[in-house]
Formats: sequence, structure tokens, C-alpha cells
Amino acid sequence: MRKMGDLLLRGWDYFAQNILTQPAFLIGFIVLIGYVLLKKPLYECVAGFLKATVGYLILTVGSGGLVNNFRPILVGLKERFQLDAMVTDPYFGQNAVTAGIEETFGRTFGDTMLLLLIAFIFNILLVRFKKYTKLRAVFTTGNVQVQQAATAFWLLLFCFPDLGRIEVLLIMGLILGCYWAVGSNLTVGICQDLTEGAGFAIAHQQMFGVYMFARLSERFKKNGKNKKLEDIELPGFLSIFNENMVSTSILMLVFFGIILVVLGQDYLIEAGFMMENQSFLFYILQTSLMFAVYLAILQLGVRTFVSELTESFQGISNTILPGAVPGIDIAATFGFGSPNAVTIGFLFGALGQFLMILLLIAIKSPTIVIAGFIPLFFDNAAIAVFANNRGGIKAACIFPFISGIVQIIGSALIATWVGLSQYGGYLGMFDWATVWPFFTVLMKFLGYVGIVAVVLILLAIPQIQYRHNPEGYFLIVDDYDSYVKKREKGLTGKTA
Ligand code: ASC
Repeated sequence: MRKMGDLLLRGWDYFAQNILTQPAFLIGFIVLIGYVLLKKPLYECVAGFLKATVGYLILTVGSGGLVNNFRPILVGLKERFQLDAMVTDPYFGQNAVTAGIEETFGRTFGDTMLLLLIAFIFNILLVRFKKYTKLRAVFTTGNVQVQQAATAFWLLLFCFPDLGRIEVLLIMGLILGCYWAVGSNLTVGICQDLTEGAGFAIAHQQMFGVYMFARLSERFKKNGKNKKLEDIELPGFLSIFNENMVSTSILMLVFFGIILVVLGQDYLIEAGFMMENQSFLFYILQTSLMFAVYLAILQLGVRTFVSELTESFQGISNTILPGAVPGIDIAATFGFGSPNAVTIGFLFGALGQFLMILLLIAIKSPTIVIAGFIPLFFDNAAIAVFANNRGGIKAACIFPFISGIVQIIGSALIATWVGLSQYGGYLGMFDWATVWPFFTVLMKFLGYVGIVAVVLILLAIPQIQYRHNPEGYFLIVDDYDSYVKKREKGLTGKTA
């Protein structure tokens, strides 16, 4: 009996380590299972698995390339000016938790994989019982779940320092599981609209933010003028901006050019970014142009795996999980809508973040923030993609800017309050600068009632969504084309 238990546990651990936290393989296997359920020949199932996994790995090369190239440049500002600052970045946030958890709470958290298992099963059950829960999305981005689990562990201990191991696991499983299912579900409708029915939702760290800004963007439509980025045709020499790769290159050359000049050649050589005999000019040129390179790679990855996922998931949504969609990495949305929105969102987000950071410095805030690349880019680029899609250019500029401000002030406040800032990092993504601080306040001041309140608030959200559009809510997943026809005839609500 015991042996059996051990074996199961080992099997679970193997699954969690190698598949659940490795979205490329998880998505690959989901595609494989989908095709098997569709009764495709074995060779097509294997081909689908390979294409989906390779596609996702390509996306990872693109997003990882962006992160690895540009994060050190931004963090360099901290070193160059010897700022005692906290970096907003999911990996820095995770490291900060690891560094401080023992000293602050006398704890370590070794149960991440178990937590992910509980949450995954919980998520699948919530979707399986969608008749009651109204939840349609399964969160598959395990790599960000690990980061979130670390930060949530800290926030929970901050509110309830005496919780035992099992209680922590159960409460976190419940709250995080609900956040993942509800957040991802929230984005189903806007993703279907953006991708014209590709059949996926977002499973990342800014789901509430993206949804909120996407809905707010619709207000920009009412003024009659709702020009999208892809509608602009710039005249004369400006027409070079019509080409996405050119516009990205020029804008990034200006943006990173300024930062690199501020860092200075001496620092860049000393810190090992540049070689001593290298031309500064060409170093700037190459570094900045790599942005467009990695973006192109990322988009190729999206194109490679999304079509496989769309087709194969029907095998799953017709049988074991009726009406479900997979929630996937935010970067997948960068393959849709206007490619220029990604660049615009990043730049306006940076403007908001930098302004807020200057303000923190000016008011001599006890916590100074260094803008991490991941929240800056992935949150704000996505917000712009959706804002442009639903509200046009103005929305695509204004909302990432506001988001940038909120990311910094929200992160500074929560990280200072809970004591994470002194360990050098905070997760920093939009939901973790807004929604999670709100949950933390509820739990800190209401105690266990706060936990119940958080769960009830989360579970109420899909119910409200459903009630706003009962005709279209499930149809938008089951049959997007019929949904669009019905919506055009005014037979459904506006958003599902
Ligand atoms: C994150 C994180 C990453 C990126 C990636 C975007 O939050 O930890 O590595 O965003 O998921 O594609």
C-alpha cells in the first residue's frame, strides 16, 4: 500500500517537473490527446505533438531572447547609479521570496509541485462542472504558476503567520486555483474576438488588467473615430513606419539608444555588456535591432503552434471537457491584431513606469523601483494589442501608459507593506500590483472571513459575466462563427 503511494507520488512529481511546469510539453501533450480523441491516424497525432511543442519552444526562444537581452540593460540602471532599488520582475520576485522567507517567517515552501497538482485538478473540475461554475478555461502556463505560488505564499504568511503546512497548501490551492480559473476565463471573449475564434484564452499574470483595459477601450469607439494602428497609412518618408519590422527597429533604436547612452560606454564595458574594442555605435545598433529579431521569432512560434492547438483541442472540448479552451502564455496574443501595437504598448508603458519611478525618487520614497523588462513589455504590449483591437490607437496609447503608472505604484506599496521590497524584487505584473494587493488587504484585516470573501468574489465573476450574455457566453467557445452571426443580429450580449 505504502509502496503504491510512493510510486504515485513519484509519478506525480515526474509529471509536474517535466510537463506541468513546462508549457511547451504540456501544450504538446494536450495537442496529442486532442488528436487521439479526434481519432486521427497515429502519425498525424505525433506530427501535431511535434509541431505544437516546437512552435511553443520557438515562442520561448523569442520571449526568452527579449528577456535575457533587455532585462540586464534596464537592471543596469540600478548598478550604474547605485540605487538601492527593488526590481519588478517575476524572477526577481521569486528570488526575493526565497531569500527572505526563512528570515521573515521561519519557513520554506517545498510543496510547489503539490500545489500545482491540486490547482490543476481543481481547475479541471471547475471547468468540468461549468454548468454551475460558468468557467471555461484551463490554465496551462505552469512556469508562471510557480512564480505566483512563491509570492502568494509570502502574502498568505504575511496575513496568517501561524498557518501550518497543510492549511497553507489548502488555502493557497483554493485561492490560486480560483484566480487561475477565473482570470483565464475572464479573457475568453476578448481573445476569441482578437483571434477570430482561435480558441484560446490568456493564462498569465495580467488577466484582470487586460480584461479591464479591453473593456474600457470599447468606450473609445463611441466617439465615432476609432482608427486602429493597422489603419494608418503614413505618407512620404514616414511610410517606412508602415512596415512593422522597420518601425519596431527605429523605435527601439531610439528607446534603447537613450538608455545605453545614459549607461555609458565605460559602464557597459566594465559590466561585460560590450567588448573593449567594439564600436559603441554598432553595439547600440545591434542590441536595439535584436528586439525586432526576437519579436519576429516569437510571432513565428505563435503561428506554428496555435493552429495545431485550435484544431486538436476540439477533440478535448467535444468529449472530456465540453466547451473548454486552453489558457496559454500572454505572448501568444502578440501573433494577432496589429504587430505595431506590441511596440506602442511597450513604449507607452515605459513612459508611465519611468514617470512614476521619477516621482518615487522625487518624493524620497523608502522604496525605489527599477523597471523590470517582463512587466514592462509583456503586460503593456498585451494591453495595447487588445486596446487597439477594441478601441483603436488612442486606447492603445493611453491604457499601457496608465498601466505603467499603476504597476510601479502598486508594486512599491504592496512590496513595502509586506516586507518583500528589502529583498530586492517583487513580481510586478499588473494583477500582482492591483488585484493581489486588494486580496491581501481583505485577508489581513478580515482574517479568515477575508479568505472566504476572496474566494466568493472570484467565483462570482464568471456568474456575472454569464448573466450579462447568457446567449453568447458558451456559444463564443463552441461555435465562434455562429456567435458572430448571432451578435450581428443583436441576439447576444456584446462581450462574452
Ligand atoms: C513571465 C515570465 C516569463 C515571461 C513569459 C512570456 O511572466 O515569467 O518568462 O512572462 O511567460 O512569454
